[in-house]
Amino acid sequence: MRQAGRSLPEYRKVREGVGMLESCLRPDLVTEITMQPVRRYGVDAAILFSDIVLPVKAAGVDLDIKAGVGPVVAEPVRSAADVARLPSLEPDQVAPVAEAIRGLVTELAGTPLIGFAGAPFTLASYLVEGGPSRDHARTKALMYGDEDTWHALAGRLADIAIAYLTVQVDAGVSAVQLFDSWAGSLSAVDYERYVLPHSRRVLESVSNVPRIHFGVDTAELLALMASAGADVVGVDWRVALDAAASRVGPGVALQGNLDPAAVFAPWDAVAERARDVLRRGKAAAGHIFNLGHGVLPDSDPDVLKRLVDFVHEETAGS
Ligand code: 1CP
Repeated sequence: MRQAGRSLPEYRKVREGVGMLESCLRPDLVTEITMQPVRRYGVDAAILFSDIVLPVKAAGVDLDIKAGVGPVVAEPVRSAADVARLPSLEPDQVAPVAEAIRGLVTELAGTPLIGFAGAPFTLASYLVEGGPSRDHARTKALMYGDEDTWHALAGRLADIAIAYLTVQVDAGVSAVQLFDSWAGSLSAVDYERYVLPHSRRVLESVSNVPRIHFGVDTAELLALMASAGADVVGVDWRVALDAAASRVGPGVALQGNLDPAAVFAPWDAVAERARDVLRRGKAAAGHIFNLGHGVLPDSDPDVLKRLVDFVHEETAGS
């Protein structure tokens, strides 16, 4: 998730004067920023420094990431003609990402590197709305009102995600995460009809590495998200992991799900809640401890370090 880096002074220092998307295409910066949380916290895996909209930008869509806002698209995509104009992603357009991954795999010396892409629905929301949205109203209006155009758009974004993930897997990432952060705004019935086939196609295209499938507020969607072809389902903090385990069914591992706000509480409360997450995670076929969404920017790096150490101590030998 948009993560650890944001709360670190060393991150803010290397990003000074460099735009977000520009930094994602500089192998030196991608490498340094990906390594920062690994060095400081000793986490068990690294997440590639990039963004879900990077491949869309690299393919030629006029968009930017505005500080304090998020992705902003110059010409929103709202008609069949707009969709037809969307470019596809050629591997050379993200060559700097592949270069960074190859260097990182060496530098990480065995610590797994997780690559990622945005899922068709979440990417579509930025393109259709033109920027971040709370209700995704225009996206849903397109989906409900013009199903053919919706499927054409989601299909093109699935192609971009597949191309981007293929580059990452070929360059050496150990696992991939598909971020459908905003899928939780849909009912299960609509998710299954409009979104699942596209996300399934993306996940099935990378079946040679473990696949993590994550969204926020997805209590009603967990079984469907697992059925899309995920080895691991990421869960936000709203659903207890033992309840999530019974929803995703046997053989699917879980990732999550400490409330990112919990790290602002006194340490005893953080520890108690982390212990509860670990206990409930035992109900799943496997468990990757994580926050339930990204690290909040004002989080105290010392508390995060203490949390990583605590999880290591609690799970030592297991
Ligand atoms: O090191 C890291 O931070 C990890 C790399 C990473 C990842 C995995 C970034 C860098 N972005 C992402 C994925 C991402 N980007 C998601 C999916 C995960 C999630 O739900 O958090 C989403 C929804 C985005 C879109 C995005 N990019 C937003 C959200 C806007 C909204 O709709 O609310 C924002 C604020 C960004 C910018 C961004 N991307 C990454 C960082 C560190 C930042 C902050 C901006 C900056 O530092 O300039």
